[in-house]
Amino acid sequence: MWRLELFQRAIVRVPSENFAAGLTTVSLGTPDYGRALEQHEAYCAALEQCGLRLTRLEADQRYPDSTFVEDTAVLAKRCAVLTNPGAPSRAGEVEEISKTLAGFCSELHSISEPGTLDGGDVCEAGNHFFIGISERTNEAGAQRLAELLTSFDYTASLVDIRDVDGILHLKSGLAYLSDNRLVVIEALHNRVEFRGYDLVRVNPGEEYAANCVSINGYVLVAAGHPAWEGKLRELGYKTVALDMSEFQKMDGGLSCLSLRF
Ligand code: CIR
Repeated sequence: MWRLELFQRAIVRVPSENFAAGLTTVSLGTPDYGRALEQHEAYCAALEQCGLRLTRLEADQRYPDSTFVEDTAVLAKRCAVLTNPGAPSRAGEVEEISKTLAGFCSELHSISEPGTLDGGDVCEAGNHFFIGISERTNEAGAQRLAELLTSFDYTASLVDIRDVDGILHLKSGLAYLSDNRLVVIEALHNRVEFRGYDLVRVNPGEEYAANCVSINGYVLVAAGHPAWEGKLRELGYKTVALDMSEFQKMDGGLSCLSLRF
């Protein structure tokens, strides 16, 4: 039932003390640093519970958003791509992550100007990749990633989310579980791009929990969304609920806290 190739590793970065100085579009208050550290620790423990070996990077004060490592790279089984984040304040994070990835990947591709791309806009669904065009990822960046992935025998399609309110990245409203099954928020469920998939819809009010992460038979899910977690369990998934309140205040979801491969 599950993805045949298991994930083995993940890269995470501890939130920096000035984490609250990062970018956000939501008005949920200032995150508490101590709680953020605790939540990050619990997240790391959950990844280990899923069987992943972690590379834990030190906090980097130069980049308050750098705990959201997912935005800096796209890691597929057959290729690795460094991104060019759409927010100028995050550009330097890529060089930092490239040093770590160089230890794992023999070849690193990149997205470069005029293209911009955030990893949070890239949803892997087996051998297919959905690439969001958003406030962060532009058409040139999305097209370049699609070309790269295609050259490695993947398929890719672009999903323009610029008219969808309330989501920063494509994966804020979309996730791939397994077995041709996609999690979608209401605002995305009619999109032609997702025809042919089994769509599991997240109820209005629980949209934040659409950003769940399927790893080696487990699904990590944001705590506090009981209907959604119940639905996942009914579908046969083993869920691990994680408190994400402090990251949500900074527009971050579960997937953005790690690079999994
Ligand atoms: C940002 O605005 O870039 C960060 N505060 C949040 C990034 C979240 N990343 C993600 O969902 N992949």
